[in-house]
Amino acid sequence: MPNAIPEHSLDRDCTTLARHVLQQLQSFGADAQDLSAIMGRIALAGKLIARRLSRAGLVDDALGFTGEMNVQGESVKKMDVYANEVFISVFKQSGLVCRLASEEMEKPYYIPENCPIGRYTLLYDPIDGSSNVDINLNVGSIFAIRQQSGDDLDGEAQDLLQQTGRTQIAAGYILYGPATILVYSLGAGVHSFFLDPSLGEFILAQENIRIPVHGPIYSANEGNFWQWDEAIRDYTRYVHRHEGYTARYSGALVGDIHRILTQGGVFLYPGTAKNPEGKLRLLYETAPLAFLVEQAGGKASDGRQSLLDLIPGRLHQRTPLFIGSPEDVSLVESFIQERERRSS
Ligand code: AHM
Ligand code: MG
Repeated sequence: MPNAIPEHSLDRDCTTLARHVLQQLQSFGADAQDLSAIMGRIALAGKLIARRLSRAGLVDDALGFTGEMNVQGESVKKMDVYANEVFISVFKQSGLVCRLASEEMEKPYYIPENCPIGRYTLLYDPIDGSSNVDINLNVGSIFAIRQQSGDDLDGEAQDLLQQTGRTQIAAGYILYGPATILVYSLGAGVHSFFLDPSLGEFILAQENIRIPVHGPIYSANEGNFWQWDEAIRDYTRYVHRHEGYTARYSGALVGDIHRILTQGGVFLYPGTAKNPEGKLRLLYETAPLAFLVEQAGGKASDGRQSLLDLIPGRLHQRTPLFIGSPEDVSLVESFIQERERRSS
């Protein structure tokens, strides 16, 4: 049959995210079907946000600020609100996720109709890198899935404050760049998918991504040098004075991490004089990315211990972040340890 479509290309086009989850879990059981459906809904959220971003300059009320401040004391953008609501909407009437917690909401959001059967919690940052939205540069969404323990009757999500990041069932990000990419892990490797706009599906691009052990990139906002600890300044001076390093910083963590996952290096958002815990939030920014990067053979640390061992003190807890290739993260940690040794 000379005109037959090569079987491998058809198979590749049919390796959608939902199917991949079932393959990963090696099961067609109810739990596997639930996780597959959850990832399908997250993918739908990604498609809706990607569509909105691609048309943002053409429609009213997509760009700019709302005039409100969020729980973090940051100005809220219209796209933050839209993306936050998208994640809630895709899980309504799904029977999947009972509770969602995000950067944009002070308290968790409940979808009561899902709760009798859907014992999952979705933690997410709807738009990572919001400052890039109005200038048409890359942004992302970050997500993690956890099992809800207990009934959370007071709605304070105390169970989330008793767990480390190791209890995450799945985590990942969606990168809205020239193409829309979804990268996720269920705790068995890291896998990437490209959105095929003609199909409206995320199609498998690469399985079992491994981060380089060492890489040239260091990614940090060096405008904060004046308010960093001496240890971080030591590290920065080190890379300035040695061959083989190159700086890349996009203002959107997801984009910077995606580059480092592929090319190797380290992303740093240390504590500052103004914010000793740094800027980034543990439950829906740093812990999901730590889970993903560790699954790819990388390392994520708050400077002293693995980020996945941290237990949040509150829902919107911040933490310093050093993440990327294992050798590069260890190098940053060695500067921190050296300063601690000298001061003790
Ligand atoms: P956001 O979720 O409000 O956009 O904040 C997170 C972002 C990260 O994507 C990025 O790495 C960092 O904030 C940039 O912050 P800064 O402008 O302080 O360098
Ligand atoms: Mg954000």
